[in-house]
Amino acid sequence: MKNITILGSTGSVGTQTLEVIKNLNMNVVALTTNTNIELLEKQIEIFKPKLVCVYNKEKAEILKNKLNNENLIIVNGTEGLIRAATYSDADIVVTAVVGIVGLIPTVEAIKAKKTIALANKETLVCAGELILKLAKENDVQILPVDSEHSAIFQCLKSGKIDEVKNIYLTASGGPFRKFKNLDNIKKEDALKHPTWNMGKKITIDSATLMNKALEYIEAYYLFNKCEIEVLVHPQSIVHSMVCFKDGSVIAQCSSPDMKLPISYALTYPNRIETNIKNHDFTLMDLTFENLNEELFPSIKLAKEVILKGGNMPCVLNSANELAVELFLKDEISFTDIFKCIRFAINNVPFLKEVTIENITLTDKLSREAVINYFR
Ligand code: MN3
Repeated sequence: MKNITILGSTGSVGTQTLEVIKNLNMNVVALTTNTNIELLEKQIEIFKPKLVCVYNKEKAEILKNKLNNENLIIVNGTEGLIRAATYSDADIVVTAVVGIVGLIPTVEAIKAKKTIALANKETLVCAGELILKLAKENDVQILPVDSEHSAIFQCLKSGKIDEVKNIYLTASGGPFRKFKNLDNIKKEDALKHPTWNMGKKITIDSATLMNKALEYIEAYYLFNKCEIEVLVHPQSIVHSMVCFKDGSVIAQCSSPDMKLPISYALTYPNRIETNIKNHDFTLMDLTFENLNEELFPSIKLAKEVILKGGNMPCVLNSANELAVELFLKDEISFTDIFKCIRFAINNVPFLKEVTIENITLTDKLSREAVINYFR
């Protein structure tokens, strides 16, 4: 029986992971949330973890006083996240927190030799080189939970990594795919995603296609710096494809349901039965088109920061994180998101070495750059 820890158990991927675990013979040992102690309390009742971390200290105190349970360890803050990530009993750590806050706990989980089911793409974007180096040194497997990366991982079973010609990373295109310009876009419209039901941050990222930019960088590091092409596929049935050097293209398809990549990561190398229905291929046409790079500069920005290397992917990520926050607070416009990322890339000093210290500093400087841009 596998023991599972979930970092970010009250978010979209976290709650779906628990649904998957319910149907599997698996044990939950640790859970974490930022502030949602109401949902965490329900999860504690059902899954009986030994340790929980509530990132927000006040909320952690409220939960402690309320539960008054001597058998449950309740911790808080980054230290608490690290304790959850490294908790001795766990075999697999699902990293489902949103944002760069996932970096340090993921690093510590790798050092503690936990298998990583990676849903927190920002970690790999900000510190791809470092994470992969640590995983290799500690002989730790990183299993992608993101649907596209799970698809690529599955397609790669058809050949060797050095036989890959290119990867086709598919994108739904988001709600504004057919727009002529992105001026005057409202928050409410950006929060409606056509095919996937997800948390707020990733939904905005999907509308700007910055999610695809982050996934592009994530795939670049995860899959041996392969050539990547983005294909817009509005139906979200083909979750990505791999083209091998003999010309064979292998695709992974299913109805869009995150429970599938989550199950695969948790049960790898085995496949288990799920209640996900076969996609009816007679139901709709599957279409593919090129991305409008003039309208959405996201992928261009991703390619640029990969080429520059060092801390630049982190600059893109941190500037985007703050920009999305400001957009959700109605403080900046939709297209401002691209403008302040561009400004941060141009103004944050280049640091070649990808270390925790440099990435932490870069995160701070990138957020300051965004603030300065709007000053
Ligand atoms: Mn995805």
